[in-house]
Amino acid sequence: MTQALFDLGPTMLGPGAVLLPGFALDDAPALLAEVEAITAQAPLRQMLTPGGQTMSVAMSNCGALGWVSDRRGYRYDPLDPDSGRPWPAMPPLLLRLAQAAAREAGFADFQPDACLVNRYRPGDRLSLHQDRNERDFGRPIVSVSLGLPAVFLWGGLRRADRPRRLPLAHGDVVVWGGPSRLVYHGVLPLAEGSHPLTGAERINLTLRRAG
Ligand code: MD6
Ligand code: FE
Repeated sequence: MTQALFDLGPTMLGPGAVLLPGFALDDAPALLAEVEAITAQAPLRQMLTPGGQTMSVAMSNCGALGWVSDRRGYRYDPLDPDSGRPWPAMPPLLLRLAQAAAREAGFADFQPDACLVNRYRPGDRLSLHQDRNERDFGRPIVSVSLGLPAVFLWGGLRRADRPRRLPLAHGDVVVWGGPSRLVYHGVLPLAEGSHPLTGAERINLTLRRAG
């Protein structure tokens, strides 16, 4: 089924936003091995929102900067607050994949310095939000989905805009920039299931130029 979607090729989601079905399919096993290595050094953890709520999604990072949340707010930090050490380096495979996907979507010379690793288990969700902790909204975000499928909520530039429901499967890549860069988005609670490569988990890798 994923192969059939891949045959459809890129799908425009909006101005500057493109879904590349199956773009990461061939690299998925190697990417998951990289995620294992990253999370062995910087373990997945459930962060606190500034309001003091524990997020259901567990997160880690690789690259020069990592996205963190706590009672002080959301920000990018060169150090893992749990260990005081730098985040693990960005794997070259992941960097190359993100650059190739960005190029496919018309963004040449994407130089990500941050990759957020999100782990969802059944029931975990991400409420509607904008990504606005990066320095320059002129640069795109590349998002790689691995493991269990999810329903992505793709809204508008205002929180009240009713979101579309977009299925994201193993190997799908979304590139998102330009006029769509500040679109509200989220993830519905992950459905139960089992994937041959991840078991009952979805892994999302979101690469940005943060600094
Ligand atoms: C996720 N992704 O797919 C969460 N943000 O698990 C995001 O929040 C996201 O996929 C900005 C751009 C692309 C994304
Ligand atoms: Fe986001």
